[in-house]
Amino acid sequence: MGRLSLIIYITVAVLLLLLISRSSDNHKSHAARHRHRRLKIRSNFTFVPDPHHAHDRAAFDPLVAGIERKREDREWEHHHYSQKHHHSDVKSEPQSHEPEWEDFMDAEDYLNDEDKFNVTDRLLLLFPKIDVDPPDGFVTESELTQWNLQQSQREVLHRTEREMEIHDKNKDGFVTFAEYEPPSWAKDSDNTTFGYQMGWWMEGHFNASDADEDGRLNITEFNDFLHPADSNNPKLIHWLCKEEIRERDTDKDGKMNFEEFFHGIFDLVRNYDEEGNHASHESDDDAHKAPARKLFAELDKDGDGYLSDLELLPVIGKIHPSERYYAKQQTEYIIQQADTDKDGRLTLTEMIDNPYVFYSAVFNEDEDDDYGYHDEFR
Ligand SMILES: *[C@@H]1O[C@H](CO)[C@@H](O)[C@H](O)[C@H]1NC(C)=O
Ligand SMILES: *[C@@H]1O[C@H](CO)[C@@H](O)[C@H](O)[C@H]1NC(C)=O
Ligand SMILES: *[C@@H]1O[C@H](CO)[C@@H](O)[C@H](O)[C@H]1NC(C)=O
Ligand SMILES: *[C@@H]1O[C@H](CO)[C@@H](O)[C@H](O)[C@H]1NC(C)=O
Ligand SMILES: *[C@@H]1O[C@H](CO)[C@@H](O)[C@H](O)[C@H]1NC(C)=O
Ligand SMILES: [Ca+2]
Ligand SMILES: [Ca+2]
Repeated sequence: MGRLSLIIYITVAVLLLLLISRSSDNHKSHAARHRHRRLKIRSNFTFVPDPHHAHDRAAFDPLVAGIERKREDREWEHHHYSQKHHHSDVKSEPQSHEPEWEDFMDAEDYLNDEDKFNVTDRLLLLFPKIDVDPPDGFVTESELTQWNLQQSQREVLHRTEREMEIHDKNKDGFVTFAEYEPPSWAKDSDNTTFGYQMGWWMEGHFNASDADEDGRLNITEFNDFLHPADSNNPKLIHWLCKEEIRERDTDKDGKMNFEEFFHGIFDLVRNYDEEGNHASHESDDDAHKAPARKLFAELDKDGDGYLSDLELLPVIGKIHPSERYYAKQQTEYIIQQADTDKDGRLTLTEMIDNPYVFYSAVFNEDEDDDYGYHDEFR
């Protein structure tokens, strides 16, 4: 009996010692504190029917983006391949279209192997590429936004190139309207499921994307077609406004009245800072509608009580945020997390001290909401 309690005492003491030494170790070294986090390749690539309401952030590190791109390409090929065969060969077995998960496990092992993928070395290499305007040893918000934007634009263009492969049937580098075949999700749906009417309406979208009006879309124009909110083409932005009115026009009079504005888009365009009142506006109480009426009146330039497509132009960017908007959001988050001395910009040291802000913020978004360190390892 005495021996048993002695054993218990010793065990508890050893455990305590282990815990103490471990936590003090971890306080000394960032690396040790992070060792238990695993970087993940985003495991989900879905074909989003409505490009306006889903947004993937691009990876911060082009090397990681390259890995993700490869994975996405492969999933895309599987998807495309299985779709094609779905129609022609009903008997084809459903198996063997699974993505090759093992490859991605390897990629994750690679990223988590510090000898192979050393985040310090990566940041050392990337810093001078980000700190360019001017190169002064500080990465500012605008430099980092520009960087993030470049990364996401590259991804977007890559996806467009893939789409182009499908639609450009004669492989001349242009998509004509005749060649353009709406994706299956659009064809199968009724006219309004995705707020997207086939036929003439789609042709209007196509025409608006055709900046030089030669009747066919090159890769730039096709990219704009797929991502109108990121386009610089005024015709297309105007089309986007018209599309917005069409979608929100619940009483089908072709115009946007106050109620349609209030229930459809006010939440997207309202300026919380200026209102200073975060009360829910969902109650139909008139007091709650006051900020909406004020904004509506400001937008309704000709004062006819309706918003026209042109009157929607000043706020269309808020309704359909651009890649730049998301890049800026991502930047604000990163700086807020990594800017240790709170001067609003990042030094190389600040970046190296907070590597997982750059890596897991991009990777682990769904699983690790607060991006914080796990308490059990402190
Ligand atoms: C991908 O996401 C969908 C939901 O969006 C989920 O049902 C599915 O399990 C995910 N797949 C993987 C491999 O994470
Ligand atoms: C990562 O690189 C840094 C700087 O080059 C180096 O000090 C560190 O030891 C490297 N880590 C590993 C695990 O190799
Ligand atoms: C779908 O659109 C076509 C013309 O674009 C129209 O004739 C048809 O009535 C619409 N169907 C529905 C269900 O709205
Ligand atoms: C689109 O442009 C073509 C050729 O310029 C024209 O024939 C067609 O009517 C236009 N369609 C729409 C919906 O604007
Ligand atoms: C596509 O055409 C537009 C004009 O509509 C032009 O500005 C752009 O440079 C072209 N893109 C390419 C890749 O040639
Ligand atoms: Ca700088
Ligand atoms: Ca008006």
